Amino acid sequence: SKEPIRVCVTGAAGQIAYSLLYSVAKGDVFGKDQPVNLLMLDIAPMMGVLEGVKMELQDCALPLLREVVATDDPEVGFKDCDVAMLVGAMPRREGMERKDLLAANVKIFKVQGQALDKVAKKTVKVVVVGNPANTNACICAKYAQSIPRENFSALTRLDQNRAQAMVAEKVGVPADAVKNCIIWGNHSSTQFPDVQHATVEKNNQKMSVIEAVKDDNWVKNDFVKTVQTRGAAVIKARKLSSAMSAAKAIVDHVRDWWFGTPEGTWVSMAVMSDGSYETPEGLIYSFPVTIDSSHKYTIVQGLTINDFAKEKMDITAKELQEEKAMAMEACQD
Ligand code: NAX
Repeated sequence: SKEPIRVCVTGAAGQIAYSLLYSVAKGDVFGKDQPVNLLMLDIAPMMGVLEGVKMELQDCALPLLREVVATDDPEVGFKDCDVAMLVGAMPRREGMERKDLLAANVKIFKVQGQALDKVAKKTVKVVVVGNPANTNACICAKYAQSIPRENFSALTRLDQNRAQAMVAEKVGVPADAVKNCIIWGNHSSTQFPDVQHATVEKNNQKMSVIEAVKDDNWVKNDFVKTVQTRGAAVIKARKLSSAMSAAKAIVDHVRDWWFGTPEGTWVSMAVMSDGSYETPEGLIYSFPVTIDSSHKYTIVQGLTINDFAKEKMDITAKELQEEKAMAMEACQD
């Protein structure tokens, strides 16, 4: 049988991790024949809670789960790891400015980048979930120079899933009948959810989403706005941020990165911009990508970008540039 792979989850005592750890441990991400060692990282005050999570994981009696490590030391958590899911971050407290939160969180990702650089496998695949996710991933990559930049990503799959489900509901088909919705840019309210190139299958007929929806106003306004603000809507209703759906999106993101995307399908991942679609290089920007069977992604090229889309893509790029500038400054002190 296969050797276990080493998977680190940070923020392991938090609410997203509570769903995510179970999915990883039961084979939803790396397959039903791939044993896993789980490395759970959180901060010192959470070690008691984390012991409880560890007990529960053991009590699930999962056949694929081997070693379970609970630690507050990044160099222990990232030791020889193959995949790192960076979920942990400081939550926004009342009265806290967006800028203060950004400063506090990017420093966490500087430290974690340095630790990954030192102890993780050079092939480690990193997905950043903790907010501001794109900018945190950018800082993490910057402080892990010995690891290729292509190995760092941030999660926009939850936004993609939200978009896909919303279109499916509108057209009246199951979620998997909708393909190739795109999230461009930042995982924030400036993101641009784009269905211009998406397709839907209805009554055994494949057509473009634009054709199926027949409602340009919805596509350009309601749809975009609802996807952009869905996170806030969940917080308002649940008094807690998205957790089940966030964990499911992380599973989708890493599974597709690990195994590849099906022919003709692309997925959205925030990755290092290479200047594609005139986005500034060096930002972690969400693009449509295809992934091959050796964990290598390629940004989908040649999509037509109309003026409406271009304007939206620029707004989110500008926000990312501002965040990056603030983050670089915060990392100096
Ligand atoms: P919780 O507050 O429930 O859990 C966060 C955990 O991270 C806590 O246990 C905390 O102790 C831990 N933590 C804090 N600093 C740490 C550090 N330096 N090292 C390791 N662990 C640390 O939050 P949860 O609901 O699980 O959300 C986690 C993060 O995901 C938040 O930043 C949230 O904003 C972000 N989200 C990102 C999404 C995305 O699509 N990119 C969607 C869901 C979610 O809102």
